[in-house]
Amino acid sequence: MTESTEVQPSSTGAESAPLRVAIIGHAFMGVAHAHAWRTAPRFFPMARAPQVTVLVGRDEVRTRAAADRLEIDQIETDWRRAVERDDVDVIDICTPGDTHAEIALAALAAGKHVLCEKPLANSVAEAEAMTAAAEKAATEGVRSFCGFSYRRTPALALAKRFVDEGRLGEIRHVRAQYLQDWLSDADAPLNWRLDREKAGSGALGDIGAHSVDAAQWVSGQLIDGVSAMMHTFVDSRPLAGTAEGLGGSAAAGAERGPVTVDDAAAFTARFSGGAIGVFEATRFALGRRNANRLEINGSAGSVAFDFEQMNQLEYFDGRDDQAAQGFRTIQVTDAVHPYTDHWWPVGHGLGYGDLFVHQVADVVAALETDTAPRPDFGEALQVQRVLHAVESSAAESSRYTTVARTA
Ligand code: SOE
Repeated sequence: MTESTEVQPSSTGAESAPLRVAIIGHAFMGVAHAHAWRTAPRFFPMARAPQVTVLVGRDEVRTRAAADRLEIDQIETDWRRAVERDDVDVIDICTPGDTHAEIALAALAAGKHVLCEKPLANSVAEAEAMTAAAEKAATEGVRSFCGFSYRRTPALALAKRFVDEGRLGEIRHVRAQYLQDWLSDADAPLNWRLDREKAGSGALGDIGAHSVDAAQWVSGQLIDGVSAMMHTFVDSRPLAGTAEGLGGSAAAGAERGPVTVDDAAAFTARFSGGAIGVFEATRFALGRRNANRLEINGSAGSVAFDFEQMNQLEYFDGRDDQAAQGFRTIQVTDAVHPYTDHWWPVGHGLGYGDLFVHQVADVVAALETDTAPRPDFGEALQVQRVLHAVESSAAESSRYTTVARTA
């Protein structure tokens, strides 16, 4: 085992002007990002340590309360004000998908770098407009990133490294499941993630998008075509309750409103390099809290990952002596592994919030070295196209072959 380096705060950040960030949105993702902007320079060296100068939310009282909790001095109640401000370098979009395009386009036009939560948009048309604007802005040195945070999981990054090194050989199977259970209770209240107008789609865009991105990124192949089915198990839910949170259960008899998105999506896929894929996304897998899983089988080896054991990667090396073959569990917490050398000594392990810290570290590094953002809007548009293809395929019910019943 390699001993980790000592934890070092940002070495040079104090002397340089900070990278000033406006976070739009203060619910789950806004908090995750605020935590990350603050924490990243404490562990990852940066020339311009980031500083969140303003938090944006429509409701002044709630935004102020969130800003106080997150130790952000200033608030705005209109994102346009944040985009106009001279003391903001980065617009960090943590709002529901229906606002991503408008905010990102305005921010890019104002010369601000953009970090936008996933999925990039609610439609391919919006994602295309955002990508075109990002490409134009890039000619002036303005950068755009999409927040597919799971790319920053050390174990998934190690899986990608193994694929890139050729350890898996020719990739044949990609198997991705993203299983959550916070909607299993039919009385869990409505929130924006269940509203097609706001979210674009349901399990597909919220969590399936992560699987699509991770599968394409780790395998190094793009999805060329899909065959899909989607389903909504509970078509109305209590209006009372968690405006921001997930899950919960409303009192019996509460007034209900419609669920307008999919609860689950399943699809098969063909990849550009010849692999075939099987995908499943659901928020109804009771007992699976955040089982974001990816398994890839190649001609020379396999990798398997499950976020519920996020510090581990299963690896099978087909070149091992046959008598000793088997999946081995790599504890991806050593200094030789992606990101981990910046953290705790001798492999103490990481958690969900740390992915966002890595995301900030990568965003800042790309800005400081003027290297291409990863993932950029173009890659996120490619994910959007897959989501669209899945919805189109699922809508073509004629492609669904009915099985005859034995009498
Ligand atoms: C809710 O399903 C959610 O918060 C997603 O929106 C996030 O992208 C994922 O990281 C965790 O689950």
